[in-house]
Amino acid sequence: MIELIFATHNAHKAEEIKALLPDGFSVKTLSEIGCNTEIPETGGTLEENSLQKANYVKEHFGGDCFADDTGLMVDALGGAPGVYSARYAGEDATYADNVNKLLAALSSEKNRKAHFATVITLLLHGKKYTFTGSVNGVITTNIHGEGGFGYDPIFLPDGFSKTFAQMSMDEKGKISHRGRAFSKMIDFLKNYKKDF
Ligand code: ITT
Repeated sequence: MIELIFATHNAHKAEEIKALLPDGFSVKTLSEIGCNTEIPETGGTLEENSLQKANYVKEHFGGDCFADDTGLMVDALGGAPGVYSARYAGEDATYADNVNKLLAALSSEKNRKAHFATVITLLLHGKKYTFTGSVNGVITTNIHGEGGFGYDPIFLPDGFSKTFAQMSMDEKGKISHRGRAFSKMIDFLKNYKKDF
């Protein structure tokens, strides 16, 4: 059994990752290990922030761990909100605040192309590994669906006629930024395991 701590306070992310876990792996979240502190995310890139979160857990709790940092990059906004996706409408912004701000920013914009990107940093046996995943799509003009979280109700992935918020967790996980980065990590770990 490979046991990992997932350095997140986001219950939606944890649920998504646990739904994708194959046999032989177990993942514990921060709340499951009794960590309720907010981990600083002060980096300027997804990679820096995911490393910062993973390092924090490593230093304070030990054990092998990984962290995910994700951003939504909108072409017409020069890649914003990007690394600031959680705080787009302000420090205490809710998901709805962020979604409304983005819809307003794009209200008269024809180019609605965007992509989600995830960087996962894995700290395993004293070494650092990085996995990335992304998905292209467009920002819809209204919200659609009640599933998922964050910007899911306004993100329509290319080749699909449903937003992420209208998909089941399984459907989203197969094509999403996080799902893709996470499957790369799992493939890596499956091969790594063989070396023991
Ligand atoms: P942790 O740092 O505790 O993992 P977080 O919610 O702060 O949780 P991120 O910094 O990675 O996570 O994500 C930044 C924001 O991007 C997040 O608050 C959401 O608004 C959005 N986001 C991330 N993943 C998403 C997804 O799969 N679908 C929609 N929005 C997402």
